[in-house]
Amino acid sequence: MDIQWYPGHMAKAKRLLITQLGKVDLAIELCDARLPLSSRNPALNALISHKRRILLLCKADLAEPAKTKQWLAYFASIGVEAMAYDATPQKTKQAKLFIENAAKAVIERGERRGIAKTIRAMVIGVPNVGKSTFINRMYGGSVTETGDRPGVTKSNRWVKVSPYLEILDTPGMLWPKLNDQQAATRLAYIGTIKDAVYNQEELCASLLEDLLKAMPQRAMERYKIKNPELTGYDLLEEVCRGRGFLMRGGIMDTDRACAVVLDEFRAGKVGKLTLEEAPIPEKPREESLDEC
Ligand SMILES: Nc1nc2c(ncn2[C@@H]2O[C@H](COP(=O)(O)OP(=O)(O)O)[C@@H](O)[C@H]2O)c(=O)[nH]1
Ligand SMILES: [Mg+2]
Repeated sequence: MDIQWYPGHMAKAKRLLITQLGKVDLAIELCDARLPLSSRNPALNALISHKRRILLLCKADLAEPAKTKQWLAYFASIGVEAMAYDATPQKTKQAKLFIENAAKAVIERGERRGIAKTIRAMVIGVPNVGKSTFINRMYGGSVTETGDRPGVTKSNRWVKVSPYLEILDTPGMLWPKLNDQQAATRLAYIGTIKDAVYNQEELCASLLEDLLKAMPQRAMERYKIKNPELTGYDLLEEVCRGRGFLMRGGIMDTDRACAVVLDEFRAGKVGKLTLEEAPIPEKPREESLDEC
């Protein structure tokens, strides 16, 4: 399967992101807790190097909690401030505190100079990680527009979410990194890449194969798969038979099977699944006499 992202889209996203980043004190990067590495794009590092930045592992309700813990330990070990997030009121409250805490240094610097500094933050991430949902949850219905500033348009407003924190209402779109085709395939599983860009049947068969490896019992039960050794198109046909996705004349409705399997996976109906293992946390390097 060859998954591509159009260079034109990438260039446009980058231009827009650079403009938006120029206006903020803090970047809130969102990635998907099921794919914490591949749903980030290291290209952001170059654009953001001098800015305060935090990371939210979103849709944590769909990931395996033990693995999310390992990811958080890994990120802590490389100096990335991260927390697991899902779009619940409880986690939203935690996220607000987390962001305010990250912004503290900037706030305190302002206070020392007698300025009640408001932190301006923006949300950044690849498509479908939950940016719009997160922003809406942060607003929590009590949207206070802050802006009679020039150039503030309806879709580019600063919204006050707490006394010291304003968030840009338009998230920054980061393009997915697709050089690695295994990562690209997994990004397609979670819906980061538009369905039109890849072959649905190949993608769905690949997802079913991965589900059979990761959670054989659940996958076999849900999709009525009798033979877990099946692969590719044979596997799709087995799902059609098992779930009754048949058209007139008994023809297999593989399109329907693909749509259902992908939708159900994206909605977490098959179960919590983290698609990527965290690297072993990096230990702080011990001083060595040899290096002195
Ligand atoms: N299970 C789950 N789904 C979520 C969560 N946050 C967002 N979603 C869903 O993920 C999809 C993409 O979310 P959206 O906010 O539009 O992502 P964006 O493209 O980054 O703005 C939507 O169907 C949301 O309902 C979450 O915390 N948990
Ligand atoms: Mg959105």
